[in-house]
Amino acid sequence: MSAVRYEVDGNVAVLTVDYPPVNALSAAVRTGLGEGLEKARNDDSVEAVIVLGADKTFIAGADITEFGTEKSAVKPGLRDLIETLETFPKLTVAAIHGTALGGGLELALGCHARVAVSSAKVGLPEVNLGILPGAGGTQRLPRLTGVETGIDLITSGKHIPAAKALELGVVDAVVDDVRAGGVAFAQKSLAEGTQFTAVIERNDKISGVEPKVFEEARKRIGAKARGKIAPMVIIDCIEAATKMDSVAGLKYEQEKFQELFASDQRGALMHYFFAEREARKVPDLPADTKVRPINSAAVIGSGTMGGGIAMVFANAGIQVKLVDISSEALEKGMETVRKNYEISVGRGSMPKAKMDAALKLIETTTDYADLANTDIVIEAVFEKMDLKKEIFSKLDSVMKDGAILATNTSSLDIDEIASATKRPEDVIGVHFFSPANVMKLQENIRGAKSSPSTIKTVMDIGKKLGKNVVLAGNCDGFIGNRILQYYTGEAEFLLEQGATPEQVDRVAMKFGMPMGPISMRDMSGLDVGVLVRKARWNSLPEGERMSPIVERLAERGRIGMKVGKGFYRYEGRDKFPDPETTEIIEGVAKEYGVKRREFTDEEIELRLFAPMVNEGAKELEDGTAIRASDIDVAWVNGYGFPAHKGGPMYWGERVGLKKIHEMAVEAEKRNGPRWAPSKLLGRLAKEGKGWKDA
Ligand code: 3H9
Repeated sequence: MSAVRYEVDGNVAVLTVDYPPVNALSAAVRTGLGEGLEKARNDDSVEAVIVLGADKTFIAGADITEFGTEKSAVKPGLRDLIETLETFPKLTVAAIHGTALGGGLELALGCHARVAVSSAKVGLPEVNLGILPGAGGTQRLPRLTGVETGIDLITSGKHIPAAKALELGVVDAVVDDVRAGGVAFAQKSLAEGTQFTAVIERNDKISGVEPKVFEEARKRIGAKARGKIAPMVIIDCIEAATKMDSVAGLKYEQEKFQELFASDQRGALMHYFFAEREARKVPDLPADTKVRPINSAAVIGSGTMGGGIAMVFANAGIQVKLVDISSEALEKGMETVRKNYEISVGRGSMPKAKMDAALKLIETTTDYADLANTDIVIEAVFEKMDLKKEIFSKLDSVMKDGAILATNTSSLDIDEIASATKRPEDVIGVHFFSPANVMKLQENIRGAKSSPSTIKTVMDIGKKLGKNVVLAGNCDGFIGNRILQYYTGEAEFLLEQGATPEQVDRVAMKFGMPMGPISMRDMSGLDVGVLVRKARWNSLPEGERMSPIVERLAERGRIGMKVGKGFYRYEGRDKFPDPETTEIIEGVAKEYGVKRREFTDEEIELRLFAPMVNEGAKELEDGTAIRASDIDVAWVNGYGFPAHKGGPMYWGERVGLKKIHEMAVEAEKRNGPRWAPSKLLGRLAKEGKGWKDA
């Protein structure tokens, strides 16, 4: 069966791309479109052509699975098709529903006109794959939207709804039904003799643009890019559109596309794209596992975390009950929720109507009996085992059969929590990251007795909540936090050995982390750090210590940003090095007989990130993580590890598992037994293999 159906509706040829799952522009689709266009060209009864997508969507872009394969070279190429559509002797119209993304939107921009249904979205998200729209997107879109909006859309990759696309001139009309509306638009245009100018020939919005528009964009976007190269190259291409004729502009774009395509960042971001999708799959669940319907939720605890989780459900249109011990606590919690929504509305990231609708979905109660009919409950109280067990025993007595009982814990034992109920098969960990309404990671933790349907339901709900999910095994810290202690731990050892807080933070930020590990401690509070580390101090194996710098700073009242001093001294949000910190660090080094020296940035980078990879390998070994790429998904979404480096495990493989292994051998000698190389890492390093052979 052809990937493109050809039908004629009156005087209009309808080309329907039918290539599941997302109608990507594979070789088969391009061939089908090429053939369809030739048929339409030679059919005298046809006066116009509309292109649309079958099933749920228009065309989601080039077929990423064919990148770099022979199929990607099959003619016609996407650029050939766009040229054909643009110069076609009969009217060409793209009729959009679902999403028109990347090459899909570029193909639509090659058509003489575009219509979309109101629920459709359009965008050029190539930047998220480390590339740029290489089939004319950087040259055509700004010709419709103007340069500044074009820069914003293409460097962010954001999807815009049909109404906004209409306002910006990206589509010409919004229609009720994609096929009937597309055909009617084409027929009306023919009847009225409407003349459409090819987008590539429209120059009014790209003429006379001041150089400072590009300078400012480079500054603004460069500051946010954290080392990503594609956004800057996209700006270069858009500037080229304003300076060159269209032929030269398109050629320039093509050259830059090739450069980015060959970059390491493209490899890392494509790995990451597939990793996110793979992480949703749990191989050992029976194929017939049922997903339970989730139409209502409850959250226990109305603090920052609980309130944030309630927002997540309400934003997804799910009714949610927020529970706390007193109406005062609930009032305070709801005040924070309201404030957070108002900030989003004020910033323009959420329409007021959406805020009002979400707030209506959040109810409050102090009575557990009100939860009797709720489909899922998420407990989000303090990390105290006794309290959590007490709550789960109460939930066990009120919740209906088949409800999911979830705990939002970052480290506690799921099985022990489940033991407080008579239905451990319905209990599972669902760990959100703070602020829950912003951070994209949802780390689900399976207990020993969590049933397949409980697991599948929470993996599935993550997508509806707009989260990226991973499934972790039940251990101290699960996938993410278990690794974190090696990152922060090594940062503190580096300080003892002579690196400065500024240098460690600078190297981490240059690597692409949103914040350095030292500043992160100051921000979360050293007093909190001391509490979390207390249990760890007591459970350290023989021959191992942690650096006590955090404890020493806290003893002197330096508990972080909130009091104006921690590792750094603060004036507002500005931070400065502080001699007292240096004195404390030097004191610790002396006490433990640590020799201090200077470090290069390269050494610091390896020392910070290699131990994470080693611990990740141990997670693979003991089954805490299903696959290496799940660890990447957890770290990119929960801790801001740069996606353009693919995640820690991908990065480690690029550095070389042999090198990571050598680093672990040294770390064990220096830091103690927990830092010893993973056996799996040792085997892979020795055999010259990668994670796929784990
Ligand atoms: C491009 O166009 C370059 C051009 O400039 C050309 C230059 C010359 N290809 O996300 P989902 C698969 S670059 C192949 O779970 P959703 C995906 O792997 C491209 N496969 O669904 C998954 O497979 P599986 C620019 C693709 O409903 C399945 O579809 N375009 C592609 O949540 C379902 O995906 C983009 O970057 C693809 N392009 O979201 C768009 N896209 O079931 C990328 C998806 O085996 N895609 N798949 O795991 C998306 O943003 C989302 O997938 C979309 C659907 C919004 C479309």
